[in-house]
Amino acid sequence: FNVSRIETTPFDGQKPGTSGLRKKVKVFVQPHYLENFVQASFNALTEEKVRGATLVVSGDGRYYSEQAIQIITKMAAANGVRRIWIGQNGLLSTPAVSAVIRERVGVDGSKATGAFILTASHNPGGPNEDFGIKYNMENGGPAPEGITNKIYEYTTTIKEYFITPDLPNVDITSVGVTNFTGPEGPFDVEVFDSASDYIKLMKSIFDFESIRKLLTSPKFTFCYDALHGVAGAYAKRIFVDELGAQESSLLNCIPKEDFGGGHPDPNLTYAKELVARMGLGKSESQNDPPEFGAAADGDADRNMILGKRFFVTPSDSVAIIAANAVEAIPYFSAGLKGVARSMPTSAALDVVAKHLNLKFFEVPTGWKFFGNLMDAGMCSVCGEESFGTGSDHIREKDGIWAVLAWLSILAYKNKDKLEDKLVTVEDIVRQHWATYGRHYYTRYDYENVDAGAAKELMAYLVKLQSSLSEANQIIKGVRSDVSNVVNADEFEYNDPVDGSISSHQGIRYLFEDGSRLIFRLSGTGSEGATIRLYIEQYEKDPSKIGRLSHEALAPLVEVALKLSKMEEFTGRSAPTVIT
Ligand code: VG1
Ligand code: CO
Repeated sequence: FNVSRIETTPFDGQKPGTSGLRKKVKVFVQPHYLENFVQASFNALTEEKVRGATLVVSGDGRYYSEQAIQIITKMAAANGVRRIWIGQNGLLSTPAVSAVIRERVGVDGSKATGAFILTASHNPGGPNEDFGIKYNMENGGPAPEGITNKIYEYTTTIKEYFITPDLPNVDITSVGVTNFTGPEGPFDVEVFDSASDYIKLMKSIFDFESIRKLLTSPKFTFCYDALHGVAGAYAKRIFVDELGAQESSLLNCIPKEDFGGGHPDPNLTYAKELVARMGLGKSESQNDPPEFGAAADGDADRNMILGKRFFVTPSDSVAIIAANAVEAIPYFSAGLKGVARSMPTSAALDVVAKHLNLKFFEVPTGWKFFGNLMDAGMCSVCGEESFGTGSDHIREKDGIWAVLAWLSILAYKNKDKLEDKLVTVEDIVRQHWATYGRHYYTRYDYENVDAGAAKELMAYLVKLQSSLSEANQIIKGVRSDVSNVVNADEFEYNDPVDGSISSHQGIRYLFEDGSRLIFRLSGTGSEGATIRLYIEQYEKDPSKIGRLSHEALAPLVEVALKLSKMEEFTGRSAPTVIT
């Protein structure tokens, strides 16, 4: 095959956000659009990292993935890449890509050095919805800001890209290696089973035998909803074949390019079927709901954990996993190196870290910030309020890992007494609150807000920070029962490993009683702006930890909306989604 040099001109707005470049499919299918971004990525990585490299290319299987895989393969060949690895049918969950980079050995003994992950994660898919692409590095984690900024710079000046138009399309449906010879030597494409490397890794972390005992016990019932995302490519193999769950416990586990028309985001709003099955829906089923339920997003890095008629907040989930990891999960038996959370995530994890005397870190939103800590051996377990939980077994958050972690904790708590009354998800959470106190928590999302209005709201909130007495006056005028703001700032992160600084990572209002209000603009949307408002209140008094979350938080919510003039700026009287 031959290499062609194609002339091109820059597109506006190819700046990777919190997790890669995400745009409407209509934007991505424009001639040269994907090509420009891929070439900019190669340029940013530099020839040294690209020539001779082995790169993984796969994703959550959303609409346009197959075409993108063919284009990237041809561009890789033209840029001197030595091997391309593709999960069968182009499917690899985001955590599986990370595992494949770190663990997999190719048929010829090769190791991967990076990956293009094709996903827009929890955003809907299909011809009128979203597509996305991001680059992951040799440690298996998302490219750090230093690289993503360089990629963006290249997209603004790009004049040419390289491609091998006559390289035949790869058959991504069957496992095997195809060898090609180009002007600069051999180029191989290896299609491999999407699940086996990941399953092997999970088996090395968890005690599958004890989870199997739990899942096959008549006392325990289980349900997993992949929302038609890529988790479906793993769910049957792991939960049914390996762990003995009933096949009927899997919901929406066939990956679809449009996620069955749904919104593949595992929360109480979008995982409707699971929520109903767990007895949490409006039309609550009469039947006895399962003891445990979980869901994943499109690329299977997120998780939602539910008990029978019970929701576990993601902030609590990571804290509970951290508190129980050493006893319940063999991988952590030697102890935790440290724990970390993203800034807007509740401080439930902080309390556990303090009790257990663990190193603790607070990083900006987005998984790329955890990677450095993990590479430096400073962090074992980490999580985000946005349904992301994970550990240093890879460098991405990991939806199925989180489910296995919870099943491990349940198996451990029920060890030797599966015949007695089951210790439930709800029991574990309530026990945790009784020990550590409870962080009431909620997030309000205002999606597709006018970008100008969103900026004005944020600017207003920053300005207000210069006069806390004015802010407190406003607050007292709204609710006299809410405590005072004692500190307010824009979160800035100083990476303790490489010294890099990330500023403007969210506006914080910190209250005297430990409550927090945080305002951020989303970096994953593809249209307009999304304002996220995070609301948190800590309650230590055991007699007050059993309240309904929305009731406990009502005063603080009222304050947040008035303080930010939310309706005035956005014209919205209610958020799009509450999680
Ligand atoms: C959101 C979440 C963030 C998460 C990111 C990627 O980002 O808030 O916590 O890391 O999505 O998750 P933002 O900038 O929209 O708030 V995923 O599953 O979309 O890769
Ligand atoms: Co995701």
